[in-house]
Amino acid sequence: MIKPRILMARAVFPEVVAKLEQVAEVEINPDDRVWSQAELIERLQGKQGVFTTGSDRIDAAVLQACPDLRICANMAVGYNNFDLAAMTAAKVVATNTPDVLTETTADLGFALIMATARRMAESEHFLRAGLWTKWSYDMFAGSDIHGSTLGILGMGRIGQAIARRGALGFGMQVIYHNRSRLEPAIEQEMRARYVSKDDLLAQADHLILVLPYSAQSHHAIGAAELARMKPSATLVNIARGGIVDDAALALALKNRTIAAAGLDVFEGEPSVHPGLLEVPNVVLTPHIGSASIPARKAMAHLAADNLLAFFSGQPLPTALNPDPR
Ligand code: 8YV
Repeated sequence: MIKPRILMARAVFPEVVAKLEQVAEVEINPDDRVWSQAELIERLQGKQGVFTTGSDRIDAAVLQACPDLRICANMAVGYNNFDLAAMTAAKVVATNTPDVLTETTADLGFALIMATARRMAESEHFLRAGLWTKWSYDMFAGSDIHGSTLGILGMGRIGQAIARRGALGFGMQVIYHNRSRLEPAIEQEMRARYVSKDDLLAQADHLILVLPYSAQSHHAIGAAELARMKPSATLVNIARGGIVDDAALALALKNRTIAAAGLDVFEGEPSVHPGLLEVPNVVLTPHIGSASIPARKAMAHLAADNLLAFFSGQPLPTALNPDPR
């Protein structure tokens, strides 16, 4: 029997590659370089499957140039690197990795809320720079987490996991805005109250963004939205770059129209807007929301399991579009 041919667009745990090699001919990316679109297309020639990450774009041009391709398995829950409509039209299966990273990403979201409110990065830099010579009454005094109002924009799986941490762990009042309102029983369980986007912006002490990126959510937080927030408020983005207008945010932080921000994702990452690097009141992490070893292993295995299921004629664990088989 002829083995299917799979391309690993980025490096991943060797055990995951080994698992795929049992049933397929696998080409790896030995240097873990982010390939250009032209190189990706070249390497995809004759491949039926591809293992991708958020840095690998599968669009109409790729699909047209790679007629053998039948399945793209993304090692990420977000899939804005896929043109899903074009994939569906080309009868190419798309899969992602939901659930296995929910709690890990919610942990990082909460860590950023706390680090931002309590000015942890700023104060660590101060200490490392040898500037700590005495205690003073307002040194790095920030805002409280417990008992404050937590605003959540986007209330999917990760948003709900953050709501639970806030309401049940820290006694926060949780308000949220989402495309669709949650069932009353779920709202009750996490003690979350649905509000308009305007009220969310105006009332949150800590606002966290957990919505998917799309043309509709592009710059969902721009200058106008930042201006509606309290001057004492903090903003955390663990969703996707492009949801926040980073230039507008850098200005708001510089002018202190909001108190601070915590950012794990950036417009045009891995580049970071220079204005964000200049201001002290921001905590910056390099897109590590799902970066615990257990979560990353589970994500890689789930992406691989989708490929294995496809090539062995089994139902797909986490398909994003109709299965044309
Ligand atoms: C990934 C993510 O690390 O799952 C997602 O949507 O953003 C992260 O967990 C990243 O996209 C790499 O694929």
